[in-house]
Parts: sequence; structure tokens; C-alpha cells
Amino acid sequence: MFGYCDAQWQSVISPAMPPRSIVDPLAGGYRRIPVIQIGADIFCDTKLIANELATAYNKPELAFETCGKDVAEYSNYIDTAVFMAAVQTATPLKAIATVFKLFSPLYAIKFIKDRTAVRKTSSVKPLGRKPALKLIADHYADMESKLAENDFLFANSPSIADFSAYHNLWFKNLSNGGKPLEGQQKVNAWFNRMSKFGHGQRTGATKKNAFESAKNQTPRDIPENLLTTENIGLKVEIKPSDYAKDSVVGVLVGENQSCWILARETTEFGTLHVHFPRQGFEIRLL
Ligand SMILES: N[C@@H](CCC(=O)N[C@@H](CS)C(=O)NCC(=O)O)C(=O)O
Repeated sequence: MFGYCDAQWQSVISPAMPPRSIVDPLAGGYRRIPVIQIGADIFCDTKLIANELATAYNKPELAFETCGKDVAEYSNYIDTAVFMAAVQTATPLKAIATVFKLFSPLYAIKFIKDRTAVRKTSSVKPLGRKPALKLIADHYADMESKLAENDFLFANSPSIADFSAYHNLWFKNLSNGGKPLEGQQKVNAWFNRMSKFGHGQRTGATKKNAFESAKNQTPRDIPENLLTTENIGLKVEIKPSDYAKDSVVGVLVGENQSCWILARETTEFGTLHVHFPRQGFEIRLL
């Protein structure tokens, strides 16, 4: 998406599992990747990241509210059902072998322990490998038929649905050495087209850069229409409702039908605003 927008951005690499010394102090407990930071505002989950890009680069096709109902539903299906199926398609042995190939033996063991704990607290019922393989095969077949009509899934230019679909295939390619799909030529050609967007104007950044930016800026103003509900000002916790459900505590300072904004007071950075989409997340009054 950053490439498609030709966005200027800075990348901070985080370890594959917590503790994540850069993200943790900023996001305040939300453990999932990716997040983006714009000064003292932290945006959790791809949905909100896409919204920020859509607004900053005038790409309504990337935002859930403006991409159209079919696109939003398809993208959401891929980000939930297809993503969960995709991670179940490897045999346990192959998954373990990949982890040991990527990490040192000690880190690999810690990583497997971490993911086992995430799985135990997950509310997503595992499909099982066979049904997962079938769901993925059906998904590729569906993409192939969509791509018979257009260069991208819903039109001749991409939308958020294409980026949702792309990351699953990217993940698959990573673990199978980039072998093209058999019998899905249009999906393979689309994958190459998508890859060409690249990553935009990316430069590397350090923990120091990220922390200074949070410290030296104040959160941006909250639009009036997010300030109208009776929950504003209450202490709450927000967490994902599916898996990796670590929560963030703060004061609710913004709310509408699609997002929540939490204020966190920190000694290190002053006030930070952490933004969450409502879809896939839950809130609890404290
Ligand atoms: N709906 C989230 C999903 C993010 C997600 O599941 N990220 C994985 C890595 S790809 C994760 O953070 N897993 C737990 C962890 O690594 O701590 C989004 O789109 O941002």
C-alpha cells in the first residue's frame, strides 16, 4: 500500500515476538504487527493504517468506509478467514522446520512457546488442515475468475482487497520458495503486477527517531464527530477479540461507528493517542 501511494515513510523493524522494545512503550500493550506512528498518534491494525494512507494520499479505494461494500467485505473475509486458513496450511512439522530455519535454536523454541500461548487464548476455532487447504484452493479459484474480468480483483486498478489478498500469497511464497501457483496463471500475473508497486519512499529509522517523534509532538486534534458519545472520558481497556488479545488501557477520547481512540499518559512521551478499529476489537469499561 505504501508503494501504491508512493508514500514517504520510515521503517522500524521489530522482533518476531514480544518484548518489542520500540512498539510496546508506544502502543502500550497491543502486541500485533503492523502499527504505524505519526508523531504522538499510534494506529493499530492494517484497517486503520489503510485509512490513514487513503486520507493522506487521496486513495479512497484503500479505506473500508469508501472502498465500496463488496470490496470491504471481500477484504475482511481475506484478513480473517483466509489469513487464519493460510497459517494452518503448513504441516506442523514443516512449520517447525521453517521456524528453526529462520531463527537460532533458542529463539525458535521461545517463538514456538509464544505462539502456542497465543493459540491457547485465541477465540478462533481452528479449521483443521484439510478444510484450510480447501478454503485456500477455493479462494485462489475465485481470484482467478475475478481476474479474468479485470487486471485487479474489483477493477483495473487495485483496492484494499488486492492488498489483503497479496499478503497471504506473499506469505505462502516466503515459505515455499516463491513457486508460482499451478493452474492459476492470472493470479500469478496479478501477483507480479502487485509486487511492482514496491514499498514507496522507505528509509530506515531507529528507536531513538521513533521515541523523539512521539516526545516532541502532541496528538493531533480529534474531529468533533468523534467526541459526541457518553463514553468519552471513561477509563477503558481495548483488545483484539480474536487472538493475541493483549489489551491497552487508557481514557477514551474519541469514538464513532468504526474506531476508538485511547489517550495514554506516559512519563516518557507525555500524552499518546492509540487508535483502534472497532471491527475485530472489543472494549471494556474499567
Ligand atoms: N488484523 C491485524 C492482524 C495482524 C496480525 O495478526 N499480525 C501478526 C503478525 S503477521 C501478529 O502480530 N501476531 C502476533 C505477534 O506477532 O505478536 C492487522 O491486519 O493488522
